[in-house]
Amino acid sequence: MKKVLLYVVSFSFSIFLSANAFAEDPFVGYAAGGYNGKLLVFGIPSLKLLKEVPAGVDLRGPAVSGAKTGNSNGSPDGKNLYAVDKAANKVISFDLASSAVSKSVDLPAQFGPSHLDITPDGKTLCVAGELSGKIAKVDTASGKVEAAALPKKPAAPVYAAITRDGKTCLVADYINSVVWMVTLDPFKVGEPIPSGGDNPHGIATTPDGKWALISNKFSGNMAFLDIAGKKVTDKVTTGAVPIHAVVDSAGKFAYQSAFVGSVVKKIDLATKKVVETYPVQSRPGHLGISPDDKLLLVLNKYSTGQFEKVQAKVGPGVVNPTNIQVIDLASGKTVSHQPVLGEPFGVVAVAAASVKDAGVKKGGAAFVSAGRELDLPAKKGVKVTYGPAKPHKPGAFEGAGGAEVYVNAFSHQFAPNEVYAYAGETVKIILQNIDEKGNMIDNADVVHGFAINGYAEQTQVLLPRGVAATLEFTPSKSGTFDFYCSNYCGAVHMEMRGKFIVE
Ligand SMILES: [Cu+2]
Repeated sequence: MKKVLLYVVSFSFSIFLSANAFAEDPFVGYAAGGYNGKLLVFGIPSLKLLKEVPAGVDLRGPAVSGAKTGNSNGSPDGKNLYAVDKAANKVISFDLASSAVSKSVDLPAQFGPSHLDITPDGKTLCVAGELSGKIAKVDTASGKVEAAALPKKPAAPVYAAITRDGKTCLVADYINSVVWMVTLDPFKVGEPIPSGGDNPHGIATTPDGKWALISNKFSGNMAFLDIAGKKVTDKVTTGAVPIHAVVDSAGKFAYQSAFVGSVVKKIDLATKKVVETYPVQSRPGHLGISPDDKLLLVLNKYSTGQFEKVQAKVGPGVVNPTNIQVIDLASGKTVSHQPVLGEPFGVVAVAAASVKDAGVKKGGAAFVSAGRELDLPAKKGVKVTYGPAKPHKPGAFEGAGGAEVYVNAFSHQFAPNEVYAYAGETVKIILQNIDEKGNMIDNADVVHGFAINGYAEQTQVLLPRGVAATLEFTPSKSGTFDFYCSNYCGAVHMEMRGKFIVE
């Protein structure tokens, strides 16, 4: 009898929660959707999808004016959100009153932007050009772009974080394991500072303006860069393959994701010690924190089989293992955990009361419903077909209708990593995920992607385990273009790159 009563009580409690969850969501999250090219707007903690706004091909960011948390310093206006498109070389602005795209600014050709940040006054963006080794400064009002190449070649500026005084853009370069200090006014690349470890990725700043916290992927640490002193003074050993960190609004604690460790570490910033470990499911990348510092958003790359029934699928492979987990920081308990669309790349959480778009205040649905189709951007001038991967020698061959290039995608390379084509002549690129056949990695959640920078309208496909994607198109412009894996697939995913050479 006791047992039955307990069951009834907990059952009605959960009904109450689900009926009221999103009506009472205190926060709204904005995420750049990565490979699906969408801005994703959702309730927190319910994780109900409120809006999806198609905006490009490979959307990264976001940076929001007016947000106090996330990877943005924010400004008081709360009017705009910015993201970059890595394949299309654009900065895209969204008007938060309607959540619609309001402006699109072209970056230099082949810039390959991977991240951006915004000054506290909302006037300036700093954009990291991972593929080109360049940095750009963008004036948000006029759209004026200034770009500068990093003085070291090659360089991979993967992440940008603007200091809290708005004067300097700190840029993580994973090839050279340094942080570049770029002054914004005048716009000038300064000296490189050793990052305190190998392969730096995310950078978070503390509210007092003193520290930049660097996640050094291959050193398993969080390095404390003294911004005024221009050097790393402390290193804290954290988890395996740390990628990103967020800092609470009081500057007391930082939270850092460890991709391989599948944990989030809580670091006390006064004592510079790890004080708590939160296991997550699994392979976390970006993090977000609610404005009241109570909820942590963990953007996981793998789902460890939890959401198989609702995952969108193509061919024999799983397509969408990404998920978001919301952790109540006081109890350490997971309050919400849902599979999501795309590969959410960065998230900013704002108070729901501050959101002006009435369309994102109510309703919402599950991010992914059973039977949902593959979520990829619309294409132009290309024929795309999917099927099972079949053993085939990689390289270029003469097919019935012209050149056929077989490219193997595996953890974590493309082979060949140079693909040749002629402008005006049709080329067929057959991309095959051979992780399973090649005994590369024993995890069905490893999904590769493929996009050619500069050929954004023709590319952006997903390559789940055992899947082949065939792209047939006619290159219109000659030159050397970077192609890259467009879905985070492992610790050296960023390095999974190649060249598309059109003569
Ligand atoms: Cu990959």
